[in-house]
Amino acid sequence: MAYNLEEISNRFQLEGTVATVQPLGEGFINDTFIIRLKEPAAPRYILQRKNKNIFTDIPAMMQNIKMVTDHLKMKIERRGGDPLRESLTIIPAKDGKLYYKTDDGEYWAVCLFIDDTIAYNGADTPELAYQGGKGIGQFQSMLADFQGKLADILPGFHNIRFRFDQWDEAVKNNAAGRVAGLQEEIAWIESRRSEMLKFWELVESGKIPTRVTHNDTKINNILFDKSGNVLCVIDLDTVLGSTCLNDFGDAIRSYTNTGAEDDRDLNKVSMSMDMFQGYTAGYLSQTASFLNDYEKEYLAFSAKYITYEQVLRFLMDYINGDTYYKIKYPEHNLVRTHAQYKLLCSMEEQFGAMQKVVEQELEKLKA
Ligand code: ADP
Ligand code: GN1
Ligand code: MG
Repeated sequence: MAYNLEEISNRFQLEGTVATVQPLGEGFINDTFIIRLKEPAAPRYILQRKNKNIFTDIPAMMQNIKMVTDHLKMKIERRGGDPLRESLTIIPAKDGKLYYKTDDGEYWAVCLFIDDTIAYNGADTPELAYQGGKGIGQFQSMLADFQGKLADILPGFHNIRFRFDQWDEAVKNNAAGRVAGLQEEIAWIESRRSEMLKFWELVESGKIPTRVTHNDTKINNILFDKSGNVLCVIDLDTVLGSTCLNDFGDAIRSYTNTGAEDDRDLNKVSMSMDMFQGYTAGYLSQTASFLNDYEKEYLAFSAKYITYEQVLRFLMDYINGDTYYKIKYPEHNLVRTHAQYKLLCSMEEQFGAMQKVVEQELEKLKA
């Protein structure tokens, strides 16, 4: 369906008249555009069509984002920061709602575009990884005293028990008729099932606590300034009560990969210990004071957990006939599966060293 993006943009409380609306970014979930106004001094905005196949209660999701950004802005102001650049700013529709719904039932939302920033698709220096870790650490730390009640808009998002239920269904249904050709890949999932469930039991028992977390911490969901300092955590659609380890693990999956998430050349894919060290140091500099002993002990494991979960999610989407992630070519989800599996194997090989880095960084902070 072709949308009149200008008309949709005009439904929001913008500070001027819309000049252009153009596509932006590399997200896999929403459709993202940048709105430019005719007035040269006016701000720019992000317009998104939120993915209603994935987010089944978009009004509740937008309310979550509003509560969380209000809280972050209060914290940022208190520390003398710039709340318009260091946090997302939701722009309501003219009727006061946090979204606009087109007649076909699609949901649209607008936030301020944050100027003079870079969204990277990979980290190539430990300093950048340090800044990313610091950014997510600060984000979690600023939300540690958040008192509001967040709607659970994505039940079971990083819950591997829930993912296995989906997985078992997918393999049984074999919707795209691809299962027979995927025996090797399916065995990658099955051989690690009990190890992953054992970890998740620590969350279920409360030993690893639930906190307000981001849940989608890949590197292009954080904006850096032009000097390489972390500025703002974006893509807040998935902010939920979950474990801090999911944010750490997902970030490690993204920052440490020496190749692309969907690299066809598996020789390029591995986990970089330098990036791991950088990210871990930045993250712990903000969070070591409040993480409990279980969280610290399982920090390195969480990278394997989330990477494994990502292998499962890409493969499951391939089995289901590519219904979840945006794909650029028919085998894309299978290519992603192989690349993420290679990354997982690299983490498994270096796991002892990863644990040592966590211990060393914790020791440094004690000194
Ligand atoms: P998706 O859920 O599809 O990943 P995102 O919210 O991450 O969508 O947006 C996609 C991309 O758009 C981001 O990776 C970033 O490059 C850019 N972007 C999103 N919001 C902003 C913003 N407020 N300011 C600047 N760039 C943004
Ligand atoms: C999606 O929205 P985006 O592109 O930042 C996905 C993440 C995956 C990631 C893999 C809501 O992130 O969970 O880890 O792709 N987001 C959702 O790149 O499913
Ligand atoms: Mg994103």
